[in-house]
Amino acid sequence: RQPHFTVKRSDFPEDFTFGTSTSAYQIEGSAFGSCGPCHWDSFAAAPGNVVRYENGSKACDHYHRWDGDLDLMQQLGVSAYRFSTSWARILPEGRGQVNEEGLDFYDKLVDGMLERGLQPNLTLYHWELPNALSDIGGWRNRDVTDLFADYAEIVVKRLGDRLSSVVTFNEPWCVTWYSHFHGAHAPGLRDIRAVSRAAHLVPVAHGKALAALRALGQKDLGIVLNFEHVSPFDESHASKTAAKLTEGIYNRWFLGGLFKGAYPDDVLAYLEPHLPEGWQQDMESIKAPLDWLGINYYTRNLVSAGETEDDAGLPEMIGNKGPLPRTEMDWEVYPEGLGYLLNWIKDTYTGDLPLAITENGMANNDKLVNGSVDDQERIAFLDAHFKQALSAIENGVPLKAYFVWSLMDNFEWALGYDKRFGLVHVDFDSYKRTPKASYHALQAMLDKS
Ligand code: GBH
Repeated sequence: RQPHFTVKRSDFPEDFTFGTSTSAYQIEGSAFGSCGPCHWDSFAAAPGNVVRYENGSKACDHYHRWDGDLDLMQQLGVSAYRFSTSWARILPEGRGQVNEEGLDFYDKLVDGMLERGLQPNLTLYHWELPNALSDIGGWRNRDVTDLFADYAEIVVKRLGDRLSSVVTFNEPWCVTWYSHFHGAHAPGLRDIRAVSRAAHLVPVAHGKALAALRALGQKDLGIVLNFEHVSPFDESHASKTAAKLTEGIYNRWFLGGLFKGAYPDDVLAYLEPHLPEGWQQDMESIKAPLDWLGINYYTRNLVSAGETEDDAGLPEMIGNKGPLPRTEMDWEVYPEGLGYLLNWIKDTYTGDLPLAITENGMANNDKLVNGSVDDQERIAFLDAHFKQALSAIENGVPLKAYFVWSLMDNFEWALGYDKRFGLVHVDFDSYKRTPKASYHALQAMLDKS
């Protein structure tokens, strides 16, 4: 149990960036400001998808409390903020009529960051697809890839002159596999054909948006991928094979497309029959050079083989837990996985390309007691992961930034509001914000040289 960080600010390079990360649907409140309906609103309203039918309609009420939230970041002492814009807030129908109120909101938000010395780092897609586009097939429909590039252009034309970086997609694996195969996130599909199309069309949409933003002269363009440290649950051949395939789907598919212009053969063997026709012609634009890569890391996965396969022959892969301590999400705490992945990504795919940790953090059983939250576990968690980042830097990994997930407790998707990831506690009745012990510890760490 430790009250403060053992890692010091001065252990990191002087120009290293610390920030916090959030996303629009998880904090803003989709009921406010003439935001259009998105597939998360519908997904949450259908039975069995989100605990207690919770949703992001009010979320943290950030739409009305944004200036106080920016103050909290400024007082924390970070120099950067990773936020996202909601497609449905800016284009309620997904295309056509712009909701000026929505664009104005982000405009003043970005100005508010600059006034407080916070570099604005924008993510264009953190999962709230407008219902109008979900209705035409969402990421299974190639038309949506063009509409995404149009949306990206609208946002960047308005905000681009003040942004430090722009990310197309947050976590393509979640957008595709988690949402179209595991059914865990909107649109809640469980279908190899659906996920195969999405796993290609999301990179296509990325490539189109990237080209559009380059044409506008926008700088520092990137994408954010999520990674797990994957290994076999035991020494059996079956577990090793299942782990390899899981790791391919999770860690190598999008990296392969983006950095080699080729999907990995072992995964492609299962998806190719279902990919959209002419997919090979898209690979050139998918691998267009990026300025940086964002990495989200939370946990490891120990994989064993199941007994079954799906109707298209994809073998069942089972995620298991080992003996490590777990967070409130029941995720094993495995900081070494972050160090391993940073080195592996650099050595295998990205070389000298600047990298950033765009999300890392934990859900904790945080209780407000006498006006404070004593989240020692989060301090220890971040400290251990900061150490891994430091050794990677020492080892030559061009890691430039670290964004903690998350600034404040928020709508944790299918798990609703009681999985608390924040440095700041949110009371979801009064919307009162209370900085936790981890906030104060990070503040002290950033303050001392
Ligand atoms: C991120 O996704 C999201 O970008 C963010 O919006 C979210 O709030 C945050 O993480 C916290 O969840 O249950 O053992 O099978 C995280 C991606 C995908 C990581 C699912 C863990 C499941 C591990 N996650 N994965 S397990």
